[in-house]
Amino acid sequence: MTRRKLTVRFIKSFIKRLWLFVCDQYLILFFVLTIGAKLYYLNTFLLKMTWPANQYINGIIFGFLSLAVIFSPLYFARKNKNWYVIIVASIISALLLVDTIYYSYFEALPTVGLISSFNQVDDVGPAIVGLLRWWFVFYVADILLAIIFKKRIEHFFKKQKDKFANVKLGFRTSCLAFVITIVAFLLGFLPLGFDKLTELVESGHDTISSSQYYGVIMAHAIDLTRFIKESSVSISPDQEKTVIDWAKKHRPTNTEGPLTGLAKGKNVIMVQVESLGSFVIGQTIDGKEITPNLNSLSKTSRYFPNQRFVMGAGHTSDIDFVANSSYFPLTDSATFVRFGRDDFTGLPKIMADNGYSAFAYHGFNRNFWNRDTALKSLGYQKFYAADNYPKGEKINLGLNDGDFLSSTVDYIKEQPKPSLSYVITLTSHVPFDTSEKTENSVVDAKDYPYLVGGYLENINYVDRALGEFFAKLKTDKLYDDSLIIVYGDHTPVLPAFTAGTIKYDPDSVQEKEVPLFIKLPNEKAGQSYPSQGTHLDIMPTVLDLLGIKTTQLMFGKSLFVENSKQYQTCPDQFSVFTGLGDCETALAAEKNIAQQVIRYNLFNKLQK
Ligand code: GP9
Ligand code: MN
Repeated sequence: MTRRKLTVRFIKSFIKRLWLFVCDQYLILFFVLTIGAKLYYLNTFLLKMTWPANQYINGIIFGFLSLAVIFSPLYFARKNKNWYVIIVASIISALLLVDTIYYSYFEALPTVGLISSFNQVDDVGPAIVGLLRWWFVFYVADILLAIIFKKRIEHFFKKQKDKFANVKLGFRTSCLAFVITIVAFLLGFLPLGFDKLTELVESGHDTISSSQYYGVIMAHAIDLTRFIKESSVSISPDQEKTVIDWAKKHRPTNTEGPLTGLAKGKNVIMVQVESLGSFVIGQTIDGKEITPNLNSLSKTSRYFPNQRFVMGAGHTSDIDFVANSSYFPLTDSATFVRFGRDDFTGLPKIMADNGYSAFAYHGFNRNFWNRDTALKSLGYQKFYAADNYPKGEKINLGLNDGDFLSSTVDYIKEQPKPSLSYVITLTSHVPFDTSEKTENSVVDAKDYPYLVGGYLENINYVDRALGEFFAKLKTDKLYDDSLIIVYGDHTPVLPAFTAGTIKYDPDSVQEKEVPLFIKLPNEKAGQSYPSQGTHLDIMPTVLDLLGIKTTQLMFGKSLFVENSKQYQTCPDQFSVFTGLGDCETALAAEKNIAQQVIRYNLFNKLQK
């Protein structure tokens, strides 16, 4: 027989076997396609955020791959096979329907951790009916079709198989299909590498972010893995006692300083500005100021031009945590995500104990960085997220700061007084896109390299939005008499550049410095405090200005209480407890205590 004839015979036999395989596994293949389409819809339209497109594609591919893996054990089933397949398909579709309904209310995917706190969603029950949409029938249409036409389809494929009665596909074919499925699934990890998966499990990301990388099903698997890992950690009674004794020994002494109690009983507005680095403050381009409003704030407030931000693995959410709790964040995982249900101690809780209302405001997804849960754990009674704000133009990640800050003043006005308002801005976030709103006469993004121009244009826009925010606060009589704190969360990641009077070098200290402005009630003249403090000091400083005493463990100190014997100043402007050895040893000891308190949720025990 010629080689050509052999090849033709081989191809024919391969196609015959492939068709016979389809005749065996048609229902599984059908559901991988139809449920895969549901996952595609979820990843691409419903849960979409502004991540780079390649993350969507990865998530979509993993949608199909993870389905194939779930169904793959059923390749081997013989008796009642189609009923098993329909049951599995129904369970997955029901889960996706729950995800969709949950998302339309909470803008997040449900997590395993929620099962233990069903009581928190009591009030949602009646709202569920209002969340149902007619198009949800598509979630079950494929299953209904499979049940209605089950007999007829089975008959059709049986006849097809009978045509090739001489060829039998047995256990070995199922094994081969199983192995191919698993290998394809593993190959799916190659583009992002296994490191990304480990990072998602270990460091913690909200479920939506995980779904953008690995699809919704894997996002649930990652969440489950993390939950099991967390539930299995524990601390010995001896270790626990050591931490508690340490904390007792280092309780704040509440030493008074020159400004102690100066803002007693006043409203507090804390504005955390996305990616605001110190290097833009006071700078000009062609003689025009880039941040005119913050520049004038620097002259009428206590201005710390070189604050150091303290960040772990949770990026901005760590800044939320550090500024509000005066605790070091975890370095191996996002504290908010992995331990967002802890009984954190912090500024909002203490202020609430002193008669304040404590509300947080941010124009983005409620559950990004698990904020909805974690801010509550810190003591914020209400969190206004994107779902509370009127829809407006989206710039970069979320609602533009102009609309966001304008509505925020209206909400702050309504907040019961005295009030603590924690405001997190967003526009100046990577990729620093520009829009008609950000256009201005100072910076034209096109004149500078990618990211640099966008950043400068964004930060000028944010400064303008802050100027309008201050003006509206003044109109509403909320400015002069309040304690207003403004600070950058962290610096932006940018290459070295020169623009106007800015000479930015990311390898220099500029990369570590963010500005902090503390405007005291009714203060008109300012004062500058160069090279002092970190974000750990924000909470103790606010408490000092309000004259509120606490015994709560804090790793920072009031920026206005100098020469306290309780602290020594260390490199990178950390104030570290005295008596713990040299700076390096002392810092390591403090971080170790902080991470044990967070990991084993010892906050309440330290209070006793
Ligand atoms: C999103 C904002 C930015 O809510 O806080 O987060 P980041 O990406 O900087 O961590
Ligand atoms: Mn940030």
